Amino acid sequence: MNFFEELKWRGLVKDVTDEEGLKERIQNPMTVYCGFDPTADSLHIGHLQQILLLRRYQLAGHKPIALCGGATGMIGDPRPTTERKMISLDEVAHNVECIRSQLSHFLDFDETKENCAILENNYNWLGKINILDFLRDYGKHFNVSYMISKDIIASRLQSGISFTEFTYTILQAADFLHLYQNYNCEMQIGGSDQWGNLVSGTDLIRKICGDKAKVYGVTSPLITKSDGSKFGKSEGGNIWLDPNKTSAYQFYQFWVNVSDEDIESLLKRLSCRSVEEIQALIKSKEEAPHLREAQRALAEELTLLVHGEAGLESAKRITETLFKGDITTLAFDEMKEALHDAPSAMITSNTSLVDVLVEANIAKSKREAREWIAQGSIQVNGHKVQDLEFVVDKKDAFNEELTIIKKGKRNWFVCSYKN
Ligand code: 629
Repeated sequence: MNFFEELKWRGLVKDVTDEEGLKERIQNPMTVYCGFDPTADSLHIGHLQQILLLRRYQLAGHKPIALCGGATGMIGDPRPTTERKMISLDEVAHNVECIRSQLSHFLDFDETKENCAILENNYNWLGKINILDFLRDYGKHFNVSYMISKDIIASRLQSGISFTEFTYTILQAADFLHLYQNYNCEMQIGGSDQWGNLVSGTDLIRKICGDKAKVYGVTSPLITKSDGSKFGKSEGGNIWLDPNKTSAYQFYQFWVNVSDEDIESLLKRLSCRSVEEIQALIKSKEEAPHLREAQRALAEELTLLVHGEAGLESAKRITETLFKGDITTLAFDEMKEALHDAPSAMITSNTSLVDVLVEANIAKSKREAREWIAQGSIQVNGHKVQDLEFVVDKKDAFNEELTIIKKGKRNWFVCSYKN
């Protein structure tokens, strides 16, 4: 299997502007780019497939350009549904910084290498074009009837689309042209939602540079889930790459919990393991699904990549401790992490455990609370309590802040104190 065949096997090729041409061209090193708009202060796992694709291209000897859309982020790529809310310029600038630093972790910027990665910001050139030049140099090459026939714009004609968002595709095309002329970048990649923008770029380059200019656009399928729900969201919202927004533990858990139906396609798309290793993991999933070996392998690989060794270690330690039930052996921060999704309540210090169980909505009545305590199914801060007179006090809390109650084997409750 050559590189391109492997991309296909992995399910990372949907549409190509000139597949026959690309199959030839890709056998020798080329420059490839993908753009990311600074719509938030972090990328999320919906971006991972393209980030990792850039990484794959680089590992195969090609030169990747990660483009941060400092200018396009000020406009907003039209969504098929509704107009976007514009982000303030300060926010865009802040997001650009955050995203640039994230992108820089996934690629090799060693300048002694020919295929050293490049991090660019399209504000550097789009920010300099004035309106009249824009209309004369770029606008003239775009036919409005052709533009409105494209999927995304077509889907907005009924509900409405501003002139601002309508022009977005011209900006992205101008980027491809700029990168082609300045870096000899011959290929743009993106998710299948980017097809229209990719073609705008290859068309513009052909119109301005002539037929001899051979450039390619390649999309990969967006990730979908077998149960129809949106990929990349957990109950708490997006799974971000920023550890302050989604902890290493939550990130790790997300992958460990991928369903058996979805794991094969995710492994192929997101793991950088060899074809043989992936096939072995798929076999394990088929023969011993309960071991969740495939899920754990993907979780480990991606957590290591995104959160580093310390992050992976912490995620695994928390996972294991929660499983064994001795959470109180964790460091305070990890304990909080582990209990992130556990129900929490505010309680009054110096109150009997019976009353606390009711106050914190753990037990329905004092009678039930007493029964549980007497049975020995209640733990407070890691110790079993069977004394019906036991008093819960803030001064015994972890960090004088959190009291952790466990009912039975795995029902955790986090109590903090009312003042
Ligand atoms: C200027 C901006 C360019 C090239 C691309 C862009 C951004 C592009 C876009 N991409 C999405 C994003 O920024 O909106 N117009 O969130 C996102 N992308 C990764 C994948 C995607 C896509 O960053 O391409 O399909 C998600 O999987 O939606 O010169």
